[in-house]
Amino acid sequence: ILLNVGNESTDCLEHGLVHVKNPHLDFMEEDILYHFNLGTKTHNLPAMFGDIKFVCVGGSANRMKAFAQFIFKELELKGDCNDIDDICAGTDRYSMYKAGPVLSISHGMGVPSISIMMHELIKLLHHARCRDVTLIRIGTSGGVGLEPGTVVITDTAVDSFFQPQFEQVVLGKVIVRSTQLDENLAQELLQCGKEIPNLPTVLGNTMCTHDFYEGQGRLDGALCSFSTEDKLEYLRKAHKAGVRNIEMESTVFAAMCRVCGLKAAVICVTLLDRFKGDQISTPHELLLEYQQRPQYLVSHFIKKHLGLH
Ligand code: R2B
Ligand code: URA
Repeated sequence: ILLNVGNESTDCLEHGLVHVKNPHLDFMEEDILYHFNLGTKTHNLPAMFGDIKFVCVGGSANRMKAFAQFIFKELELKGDCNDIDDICAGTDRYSMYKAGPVLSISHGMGVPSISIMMHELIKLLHHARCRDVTLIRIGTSGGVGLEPGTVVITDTAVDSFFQPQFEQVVLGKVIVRSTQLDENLAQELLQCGKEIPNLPTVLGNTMCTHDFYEGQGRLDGALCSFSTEDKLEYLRKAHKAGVRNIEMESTVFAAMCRVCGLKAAVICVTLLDRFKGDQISTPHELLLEYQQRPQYLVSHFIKKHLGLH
């Protein structure tokens, strides 16, 4: 059974508030954000997070800590960037750092992991009564016909069938949600990329899969059920459908932001060209440099918005 809930719509943009789409929440006396180790009774969420305007999320805890320290310096905030503590220190599921109006959170790998984080993040922003928040995923990906190190700003997040939708099983039925992202935001980010020297940036579709190996057409997993030619044919089809990179979180991220009226974007650097190989054999130092590229771009964007340029 397929239920298309595309009409869940975005009627919630009024006043820029974050709207949770769950009537049951109104009847709860307390909301425990279990995987953040935060709660509405134990923490003053409006005081802790009320001034947040930008939320950046990415897979790795260390990278998101480094990003928080980097943006702290870029925004010339008062104090020592080394003093930023993990707000989720009470749990090792996710890490969360705050630098002025910027929140930096890790989400782990894959759709189930980011989706749990997004439920709790959206409720957190709601409880904290945040306004006009922009969410950006900064991540890594495999390129499809691009020079490694290219930054891809996602036009449309698509599933493994190249469809702009995210399917979730709810009560034994498949619910389908649109993965449409904010077009203006993507264009603005593309412009930011062009303004930074030596930061190759393109706009393209991003394919989100549920596996890194077979699910992304890799020949080097523990299992492989297809030929090299099958793989290349699939990548060619993906490229024809406008796919320029492959990662593992964009569709659910886009779908959840859309339903809750949050402006969202996905910016991923490509670590390799999947037409040329499957293994990530790029030297470690170069990989670190690549991973900083989406951070530079987002920093440029945030500074522009805060009038710091
Ligand atoms: C990109 O990199 C991870 C897999 O290596 C995954 O989280 C993703 O989307
Ligand atoms: N992340 C992915 O999901 N795929 C890649 O090929 C590289 C990073």
